[in-house]
Amino acid sequence: MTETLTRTSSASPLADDVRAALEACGVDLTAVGGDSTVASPITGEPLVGTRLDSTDAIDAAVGRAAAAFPAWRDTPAPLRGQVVKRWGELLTEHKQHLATLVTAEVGKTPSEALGEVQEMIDIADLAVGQSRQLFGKTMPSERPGHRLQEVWHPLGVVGVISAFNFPVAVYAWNTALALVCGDTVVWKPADVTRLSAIAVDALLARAVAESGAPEGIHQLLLTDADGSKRMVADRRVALVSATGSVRMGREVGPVVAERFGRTLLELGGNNGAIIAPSADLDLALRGVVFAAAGTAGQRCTTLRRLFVHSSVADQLTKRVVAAYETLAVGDPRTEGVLVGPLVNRRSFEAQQAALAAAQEQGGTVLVGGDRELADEHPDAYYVRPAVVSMPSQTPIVHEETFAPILYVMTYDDLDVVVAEHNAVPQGLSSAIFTSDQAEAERFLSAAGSDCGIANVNIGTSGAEIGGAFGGEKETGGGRESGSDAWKAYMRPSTQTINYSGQLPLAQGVTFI
Ligand code: UN1
Repeated sequence: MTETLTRTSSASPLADDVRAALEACGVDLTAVGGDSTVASPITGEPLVGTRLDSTDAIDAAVGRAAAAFPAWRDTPAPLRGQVVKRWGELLTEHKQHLATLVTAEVGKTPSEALGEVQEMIDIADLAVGQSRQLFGKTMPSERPGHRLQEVWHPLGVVGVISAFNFPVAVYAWNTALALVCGDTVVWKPADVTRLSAIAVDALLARAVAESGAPEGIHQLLLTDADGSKRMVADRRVALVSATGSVRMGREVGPVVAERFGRTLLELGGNNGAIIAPSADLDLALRGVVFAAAGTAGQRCTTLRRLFVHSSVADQLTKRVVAAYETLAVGDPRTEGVLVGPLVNRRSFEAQQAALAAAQEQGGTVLVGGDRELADEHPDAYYVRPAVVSMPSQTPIVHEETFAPILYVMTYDDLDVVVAEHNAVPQGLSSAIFTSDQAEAERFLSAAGSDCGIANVNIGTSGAEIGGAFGGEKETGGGRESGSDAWKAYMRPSTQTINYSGQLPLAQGVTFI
């Protein structure tokens, strides 16, 4: 343990738990330790300090990932899968340690933190299977004695920028697939979640070492936004997969486009749900409360806009408000707590500003919104999730505020409400609660929800890894995780093979 780390190991049980979890994951604290500490959102106390990488160190890390690429590219995909398989086993073994780190750094409840680690294990499983299924196609050629085929090849170095709210799962979605696809990965985690990242990276290092894969295939950058920009601008990075705000996406996108690199963007969400007259209200209530208040409203998939049919609006809204009144808000490590802290003061200020704007724009706060536990934790920001009745979609409802604020509006006509639902710049997740199949089908059709994710009788959050995850419009258009998302990490090579002994030209062209 370095002097710095010893010095910061005060009488803080939280920091002690973090240090123990890191060590259990095989982290060499002397190698990563330093002076850059971040406060836990649970108490505001500093956790374990880390080093910050210099500009040269960032360039060198990208260089190592680029140097490791040819050998990794040439490793058969099913063998690449074995590295991810071992990583998945280690993630399973250390599930509790990783969850401890996620709770300490993000403030998630243990159940949600364990769920996040489970997402990593699930994507590792999926990627192992995918490693034997990087299927190409053959197409009929218009020329006799010719064959056309499409083969998928690795891209190169993939840069992953992950957000604080899913500090490990989203990295794993990208990395498990990128690795089986033959790419190498450079990871820039969120500033506040470097410790979780260090642990996850140490487990991957172990999997890599045990299987004899090239060491350089995974690189971790302990850096800030400037370091991140440097990686994004680096021509050696073939694909930048970034999760975060629309503002961040607007910075990353053009820089990568300018050098003709690729991006996979998962940006803002402003997710809506429609409660139809035929909805099972018991089920809708639970779906709404988890999606809107879970993770303290800090998921990209959090439910932020609720459209309730006027025939059930009073009844459902009253029940949602009653449920919110009893939600246990507090230290997520306390049994029974369902709503942990906001990540930091800035987030609290944004929550307060949004509530003020909503009220100025005609909204009425029905429950929540106030800060709680400020005496006990002056440096932590707990709020009771808020329900705000809005007369219509005023400007604030079009904005994503990364906090637990649920705007409730009523509707009478499905076509009208679908148009309202789609009338926001973001397009990540959406839901309808209905027992009317025709209504559900209309919502799922091309004329229905314009989001990347459209659910029936479940909330907007909590997607499984088997489907492609991502969204349209300002959400950025990227798809990660399951389905065909793996193709984003590869390049198609279209190949024509002529075994005719002649040289007929396509389209009937004659030349020599
Ligand atoms: C995110 O908030 O960036 O669907 C990811 C969900 C989780 C992933 C959220 N499986 O809510």
